[in-house]
Amino acid sequence: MNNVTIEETQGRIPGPYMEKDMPAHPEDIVMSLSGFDVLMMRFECAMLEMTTKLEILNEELKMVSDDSPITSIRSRLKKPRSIYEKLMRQGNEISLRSIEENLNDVAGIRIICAFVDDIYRIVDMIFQQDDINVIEIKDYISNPKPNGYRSYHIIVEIPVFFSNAKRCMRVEIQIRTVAMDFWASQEQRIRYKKNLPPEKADEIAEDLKSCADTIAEMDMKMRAIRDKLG
Ligand code: 0O2
Repeated sequence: MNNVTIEETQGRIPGPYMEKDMPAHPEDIVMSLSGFDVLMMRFECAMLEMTTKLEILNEELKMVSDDSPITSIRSRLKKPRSIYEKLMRQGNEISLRSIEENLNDVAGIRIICAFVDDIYRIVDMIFQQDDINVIEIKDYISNPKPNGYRSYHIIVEIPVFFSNAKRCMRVEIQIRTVAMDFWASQEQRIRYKKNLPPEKADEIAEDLKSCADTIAEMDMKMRAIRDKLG
């Protein structure tokens, strides 16, 4: 570990986050928090619980309407390094309580659909589950981000039954089409290329925005074709 110790970081509200202030191994700071493993296990269980619910819905729809709105489901736990970076960016302390209170996306599920209307069908089905508490909704499909990003985000709280207690855990669900997912994965890759000269970065940002608009149009046309087929 480099020169920032756990004692220095825990319980301290940092100033504006600067990447240069990042310790060499921020993941060590996060992983050394007492109880971190248990907390991550709980998030993992919440992810499993939510994934199972989605798989059940998909199986039922396959059976009753010969239709499978979900193409794939992926899940991930946020890496300790990303936990550190996000808390620092938010100006929050690095502690177990801070992770639980300030991060909604430690447990993340991504649902990929073929068609845009499938996304809204899944959203409705999630809203109907009465043990799920919807905390936040961001519809970046109706309201795309200025860079062209499209996806439907929901933060839910889901009860998980452990041996001695029931805990409500937060899970972030992102729902998007195959095409939106392809765009987002490429955009993220490019964003991490930090050494681009500004003119080139601007040009690429414009190209990406134009691709996002083309993809949205294509998603609409594919849906129209499917509707024509009946
Ligand atoms: P990672 O590594 O994918 O997890 P919040 O989580 O609500 O506190 P924020 O940023 O306001 O923070 O939430 P928002 O807008 O719902 O975005 C959260 C996640 O959506 C991001 O997580 C990305 O996965 C994805 N996302 C949002 N905007 C973009 C975008 O412009 N391009 C791409 N490719 N993905 C986006 P993280 O933590 O940034 O990263």
